[in-house]
Amino acid sequence: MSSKVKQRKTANEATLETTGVNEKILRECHELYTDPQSGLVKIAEELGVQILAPRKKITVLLIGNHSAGKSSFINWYVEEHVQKVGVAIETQGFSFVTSGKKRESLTGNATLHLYPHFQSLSEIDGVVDYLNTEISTSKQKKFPLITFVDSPGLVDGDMKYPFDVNEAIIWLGGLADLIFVFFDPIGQALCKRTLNLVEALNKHHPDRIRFYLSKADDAGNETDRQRQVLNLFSHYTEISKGFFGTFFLRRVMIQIAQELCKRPGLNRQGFDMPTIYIPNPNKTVRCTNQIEDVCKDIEKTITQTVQNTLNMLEKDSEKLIGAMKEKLDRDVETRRRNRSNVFWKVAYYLMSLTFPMLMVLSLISHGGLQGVTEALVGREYVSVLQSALAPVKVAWNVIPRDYERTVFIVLVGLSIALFFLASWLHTVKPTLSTKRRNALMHMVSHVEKSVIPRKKELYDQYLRQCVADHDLI
Ligand SMILES: Nc1nc2c(ncn2[C@@H]2O[C@H](COP(=O)(O)OP(=O)(O)OP(=O)(O)O)[C@@H](O)[C@H]2O)c(=O)[nH]1
Ligand SMILES: [Mg+2]
Repeated sequence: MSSKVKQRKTANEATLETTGVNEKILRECHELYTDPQSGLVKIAEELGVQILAPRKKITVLLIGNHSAGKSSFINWYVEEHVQKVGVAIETQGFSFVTSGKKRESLTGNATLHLYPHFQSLSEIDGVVDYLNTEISTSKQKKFPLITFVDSPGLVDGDMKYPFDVNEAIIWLGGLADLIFVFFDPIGQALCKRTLNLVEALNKHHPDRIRFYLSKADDAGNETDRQRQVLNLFSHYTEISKGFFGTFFLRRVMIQIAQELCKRPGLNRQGFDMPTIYIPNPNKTVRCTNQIEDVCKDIEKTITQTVQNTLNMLEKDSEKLIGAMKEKLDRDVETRRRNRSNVFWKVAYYLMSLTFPMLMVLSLISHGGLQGVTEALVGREYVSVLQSALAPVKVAWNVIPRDYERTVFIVLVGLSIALFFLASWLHTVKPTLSTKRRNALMHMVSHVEKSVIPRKKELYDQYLRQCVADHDLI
């Protein structure tokens, strides 16, 4: 076996391994969020905190003119004829192409069951009837980590779409991780609908959009075509100076660049438009094909997504631990305050009752009711009561006679005020039940002791495939 073949095989194995590791990481992260018993989403719901489960795959939306080669690109990537291709308007609705256990085609409703986060798409009239999913068993390239969304070919004029295609594409663009825009050199490269959509999508997601000049092998056989990608927007006039490509392809590139530049929302710096075509071993094409760069871009987005997902897992875990600990701490504080409130409530009640009680006791021991009391309980008990109340009598005698009335009114007023204070001022706030407290503590310990360490292990697994073991701390 030649060393080249051996090398390719090793590279292929490495790709498969990486895909496997990334797939596993994304799947595990998804499970850590969605587990019905102890998933982060369930914990967040109970706490009233909003978090979203990460997706297991990245979504790549393909848009472009009719016959620009969108479906052919998907078939090439998947290495299976999943999508119909041809010169007629082949793709009439939206097709989700994803990997699975068995080759299957799903209708619109089944598609929305499979992808609940695309549910809002059904609000656009007529879309669901033109929605389908193609499940392929292919494991080629990074396909297990991708959901492609193939869209209907865009045309101007009389063509009537059975639904609002612009609205649907803009909505899908909001959920996609990558948006590939295919311009073909022969077809309607300057289709107004495509340009309008590109402008609208670029407004909100400039970082997700990639432009490609597809079917580049159909536009002549020059050798230096790859250089046409360079900063088209800022230097498109340079292209006309005629240093690359055939006149035909150059004209198309200039036309596209001019059209895009006319739109203020698209006139950006560092604009690339790689030329790509589906490799055909039976056709001799001398121009450079940048289709591998498309694959690299997809790979880059996947690795970025894996990192973002792991980072998000850590942030969400910390957010939930914080929310749970805050709830538990607040409960401890509420309990402490409730205890203090109960103490003061009882104290205020006792204080409010002290003066009326002393008054009643004085009345029955010294005052007008002394005789009645003696008759009822006996002389000795009244004497004991009189000696106990002696300090009160002394204190009362200290008050000058003219002020007795005022002091009496003040003391009665004070008693009433203390009574109301006891009744109204200190309400006891609700606290968590012991069961709920235990459940919260259990969840904190689950996130701290299971989720976060698992996230660390997954990060290590992710890094191990990129760097040498000794570089890992
Ligand atoms: N020469 C050449 N032909 C291609 C290439 N890609 C696709 N084609 C051909 O172009 C035609 C249209 O391709 P499709 O993949 O159906 O294009 P599409 O963008 O999906 O078209 P719609 O679904 O109608 O929007 C087919 O006949 C393909 O064989 C390419 O890279 N080079
Ligand atoms: Mg198609």
